[in-house]
Amino acid sequence: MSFFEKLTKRAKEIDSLLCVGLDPHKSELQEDSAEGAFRFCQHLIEDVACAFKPNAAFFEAYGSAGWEALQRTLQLIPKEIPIVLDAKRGDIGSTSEAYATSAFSTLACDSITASPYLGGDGLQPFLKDASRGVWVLCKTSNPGSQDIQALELPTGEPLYLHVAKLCFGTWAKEHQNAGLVVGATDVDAMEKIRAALPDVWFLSPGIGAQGGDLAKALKVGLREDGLGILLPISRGISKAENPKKMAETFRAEINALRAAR
Ligand code: OMP
Repeated sequence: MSFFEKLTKRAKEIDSLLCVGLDPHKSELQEDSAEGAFRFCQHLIEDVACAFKPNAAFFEAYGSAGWEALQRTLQLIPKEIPIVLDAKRGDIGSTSEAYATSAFSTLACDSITASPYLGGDGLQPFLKDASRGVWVLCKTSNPGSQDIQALELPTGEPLYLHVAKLCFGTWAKEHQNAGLVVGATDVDAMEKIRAALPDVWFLSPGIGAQGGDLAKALKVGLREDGLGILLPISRGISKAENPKKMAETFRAEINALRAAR
């Protein structure tokens, strides 16, 4: 089964497009340690999530104990739930090969976030296994995404749109196993990317702490079939008094907007 078949199956079975972000920010931990990071994540793993997205940075910050906490966290996630390893990898081909082994073999994650800026050879090691997915950074959610990603090319199109088209027309052509990171904070960019690529999955962070507009993002980003956007939310859930209840609230809100469309 390909990664996107697994994701689609899970989204339909559980009727959810919510991806719970596992970002153990130091300031949110009861104990500032790798064990504290593990316990923080343990508390967030519940059953309304379509997928989970651990961000490697917060584990790496605790050194080898942090890496072990990441591995223990991954083991808590049931096999049928897709995992997005958020590590934003991408290097020359031979180095990406090692990153891909780390993410897909050592950590056994289903998918990874990756940067497109080293080009196709830097992405191939992640894309060569059809059962794994690669979320290519296209238009990220942060304000600085305007600095480079939105540059206008001589053709008149923004660089992010060129990246999106190159990804599907060339880099991921063989297995069609890429999705695009398109922040929920820039709905104009999202609308343009959706118009160019009606079938691709988006990973759309920015709801909650970053102030993205959920209703607008779903309006322009959902596919015709009511799927096609995975919405990762980290602090918006983890900082709530009752994270489980908050995750359920987000799922219900997303589904109500999908139904009203
Ligand atoms: P919250 O803002 O707390 O929901 O966290 C967002 C998470 O998504 C963090 O782990 C970010 O590193 C990640 N992220 C973005 O915020 N913006 C992007 O454009 C891409 C990502 C990502 O690749 O997940």
